[in-house]
Amino acid sequence: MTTKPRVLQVGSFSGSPSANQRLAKDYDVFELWKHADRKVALAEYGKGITAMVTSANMGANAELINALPDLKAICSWGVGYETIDVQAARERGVLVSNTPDVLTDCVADLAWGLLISGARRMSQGDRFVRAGRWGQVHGGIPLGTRVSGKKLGIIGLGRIGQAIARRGDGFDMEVRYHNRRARNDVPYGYEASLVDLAKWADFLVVATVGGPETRHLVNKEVIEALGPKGVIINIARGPVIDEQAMTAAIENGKLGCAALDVFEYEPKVPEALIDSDNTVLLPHIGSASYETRLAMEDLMLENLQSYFQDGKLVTPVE
Ligand code: 8YV
Repeated sequence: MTTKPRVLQVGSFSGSPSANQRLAKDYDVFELWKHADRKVALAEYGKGITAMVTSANMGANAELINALPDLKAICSWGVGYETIDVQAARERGVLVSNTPDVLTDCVADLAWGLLISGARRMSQGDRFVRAGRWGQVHGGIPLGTRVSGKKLGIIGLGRIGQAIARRGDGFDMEVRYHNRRARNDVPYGYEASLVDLAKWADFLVVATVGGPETRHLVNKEVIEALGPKGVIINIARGPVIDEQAMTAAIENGKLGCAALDVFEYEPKVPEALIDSDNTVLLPHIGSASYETRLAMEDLMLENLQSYFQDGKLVTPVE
């Protein structure tokens, strides 16, 4: 009889096709989320656990990392890892992996879906038809904004930002971006000032990492620079935008439209955004296609297997 390696699973992977089952098949899984008192459970069962699986949603803070004296690897499902205390892990010599690349296309596709839906009032039109309010041949809802040929601003030109930018070619758009540093490997214009980028852009897409260094990067000044005709799209992390300032701008007409997949206090969404016809609101589904979620699960499991085989991770977080 072979004994399965022990793995701590922080929460259930309910948004992944088969991650829970595949983990249970190959590992002796300690299901942390089923224990009401984490501290007591970790004190009792934590010893001897060398690997943990989690996600940005479930996180892994310093308290959890330090409650596992034998921990060596944290394998996360998803690309963002701002809720994993990588510093605390590093101090303990614990390796951390995420699942980059496999979700880039789906998240970029969704950004464009939000952009077009917001600009062309597709969600509003859908609500209008469903409510049985379509009473004439044309129209019935306000006119939208043309998409093709417009100016696309991107905040954060990493993998996902670049995939969003590339899709701009198909819409004959000029693309500019704001980043910590200008890149010398892209054909797009760099704006050192985010306010200047917002002033220039018709559409402003947030594609930067989350965490303390980008919190409220998109503030009242940036939102108002985008202006009453501008559309903001967020597929990154809610707290990158000052949600209160954005909500106020939507309410008083200082921002044209907010098309959002992420929110500052998920799953809470401000009432004023729900009540407005100038918003498109999605429940954090950037990576939520069958193919992509399966690929994320595959890569998380590959990392875990690689750790148990030779102590290395396939896609370590730098
Ligand atoms: C996941 C994401 O839905 O990869 C990410 O960073 O935001 C999404 O793919 C998220 O990780 C769920 O916690």
